[in-house]
Amino acid sequence: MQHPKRYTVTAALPYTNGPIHIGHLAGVYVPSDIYARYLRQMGRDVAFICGSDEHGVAISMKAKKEGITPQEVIDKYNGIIKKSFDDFGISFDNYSRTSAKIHHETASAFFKKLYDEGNFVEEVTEQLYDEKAQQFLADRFVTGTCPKCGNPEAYGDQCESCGSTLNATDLINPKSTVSGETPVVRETKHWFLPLNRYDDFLRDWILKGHAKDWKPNVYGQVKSWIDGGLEPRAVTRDLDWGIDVPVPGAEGKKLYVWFDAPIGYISSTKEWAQREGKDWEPYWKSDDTKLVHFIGKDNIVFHCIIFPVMLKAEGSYILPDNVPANEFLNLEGNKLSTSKNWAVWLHEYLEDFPGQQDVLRYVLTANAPETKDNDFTWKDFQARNNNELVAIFGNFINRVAVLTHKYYDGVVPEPNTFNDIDEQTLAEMRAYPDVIASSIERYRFREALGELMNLARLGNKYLADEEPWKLVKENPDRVKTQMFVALQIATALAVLCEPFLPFTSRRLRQMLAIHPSPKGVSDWNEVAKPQTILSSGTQLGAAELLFTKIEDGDIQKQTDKLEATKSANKNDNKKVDAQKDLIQYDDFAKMDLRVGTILEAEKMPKANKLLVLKVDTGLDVRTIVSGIAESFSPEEVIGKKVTVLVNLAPRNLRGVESQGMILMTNSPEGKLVFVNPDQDAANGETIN
Ligand code: B3M
Ligand code: ZN
Repeated sequence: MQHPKRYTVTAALPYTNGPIHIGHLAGVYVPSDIYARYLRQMGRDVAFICGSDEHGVAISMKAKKEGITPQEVIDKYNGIIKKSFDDFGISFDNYSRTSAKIHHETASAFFKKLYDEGNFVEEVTEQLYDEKAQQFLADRFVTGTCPKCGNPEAYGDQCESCGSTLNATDLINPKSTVSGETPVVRETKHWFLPLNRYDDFLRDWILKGHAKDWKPNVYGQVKSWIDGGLEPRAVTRDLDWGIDVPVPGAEGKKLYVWFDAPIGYISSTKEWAQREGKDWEPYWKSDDTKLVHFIGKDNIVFHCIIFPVMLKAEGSYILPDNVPANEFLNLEGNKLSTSKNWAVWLHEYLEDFPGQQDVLRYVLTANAPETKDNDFTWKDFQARNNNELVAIFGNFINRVAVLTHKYYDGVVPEPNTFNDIDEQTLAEMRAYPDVIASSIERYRFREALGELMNLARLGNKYLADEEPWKLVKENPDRVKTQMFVALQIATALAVLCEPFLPFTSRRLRQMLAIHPSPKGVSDWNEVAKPQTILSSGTQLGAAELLFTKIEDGDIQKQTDKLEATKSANKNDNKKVDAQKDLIQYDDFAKMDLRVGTILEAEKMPKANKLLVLKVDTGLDVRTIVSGIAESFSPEEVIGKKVTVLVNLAPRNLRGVESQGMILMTNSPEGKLVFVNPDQDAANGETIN
């Protein structure tokens, strides 16, 4: 099948508000690197593009927290992040940053074109405003309960739990993250991208056009948004950090970070093309280019709906051929969290496991959250290193190298006649380039890695069955053929492991004296041809162990570190929120708090955080939806005496009308707990 003339492969631009951890590698950067490296080995024309995402509220909040300027924040973390990517062999063709001039120019021109051609709706709307901090609250400046899934920590623009994009005014119980105050609403003008006008286009392009080739986890999310009804999205903000809105009447307004950031892929491509003396436009505008976005699941709506609508509206761009988003990686059973320091930071990993980047790349690929959230445990890390990399891959290579040096001073022997086993083994080896390629082309990197390990198993089985070490005295000619076959398999591993284990591939190529083919010539397919890939007479490099066993003590050190983090978080949780501003008794008296009992409970379908409760409030039995499903099973809560705010205006949560609120708080471990009246209290009694 004819393949695309060129590929533009993008990896999500990491926010420069902190270092990167194993979740970033597993979700986005290792899979995208595997894909780009494979394409290069196939001799394809690839632009592998990334850069730092340096605008948005996340940066401003970090600056405020660290008492430095946003510019100082992005300069600090842009450097740390770039180094981590370099350290782990993430082979971007260009890594730019959205604070770069070329990006400001590109994003402004993009906005201006859409504006001039009437693609935006200008509207004065009510936005959340923090009277204490004297600022509008957009995006991460405000958190509250997600109206779609009940996540109590949703942001003003998106919920990271269900991936929904939100308007800040949609949040239930919004709280300013600047002052902790409850925001008021104020009018302000913004420019909206009318997604609703692109409903037919998106249905045709995605729901019809990509029903078969987009991953179910991606297609499913996109379908539910489109079916849920697309609304206009504000693409400007009242912020002091970001790219100025380049139109009259927009003083003090900045581009919404999720409008500017995806355009960062384009500006980074332009920067690369300028440096390489290439034309950037074919990589974004030619129909014979395949555009693939690698992202995490919380970025699906931006890459499958909002950015494609922007590209469609602009009119001269191609659309992504695929967006193979991964789900989330958890750590030892808990969600990775930068703020709670619940992470394996890449720079720390390398301090503890120097030179073992490929072990982490291997484990994160073998365990990748490709279709569902997955869990990283240090025990599994140790097991995969010791039982797979050391015992299978490394062991095979070591035996081949040591025996070739021992029998032939490291020179590849001249083979004699191949018997059926030899021919069959070589034929099996020659099938692997296509087998692994087929999985990679369908973004199934776990599967592809598993096939690579099967090639190493083929080598081990051949040596174990043939036992050259037993024959070498009585039948040296036979052993020459056996070692020649084994060396071909070792060479195949050196070539085919490069996308996954680039550091190992380089060391193995040195050991086997095979050098990377010149750029653009495919050595991947050399392995498939019925020819010798490692000629007899070649002098091998020195033999060395590719992998070393990881001892229990090494793992204990890591799990101890996590335990220390856990207890630090518990102490942190003890830190009490600052008292809110004083109120008058009348303010309190407006709230009608009653004793209630939960009579029934059931999970809300497709909303992993919500329970639908039937509560006897003494006044009546009413339905209350509560975001406690991750802390309590329905059975656990039936019969519980609870404190109910009965005069809270009803809210519609995923189609269920919730009439009131159950009061909850947190344990020191950060677990949700009820604010319970005594079990003897009577339903309906007023709580004062
Ligand atoms: N900066 C990643 C995040 O949501 C976001 C990706 C932008 S890709 C254009 O953490
Ligand atoms: Zn949600």
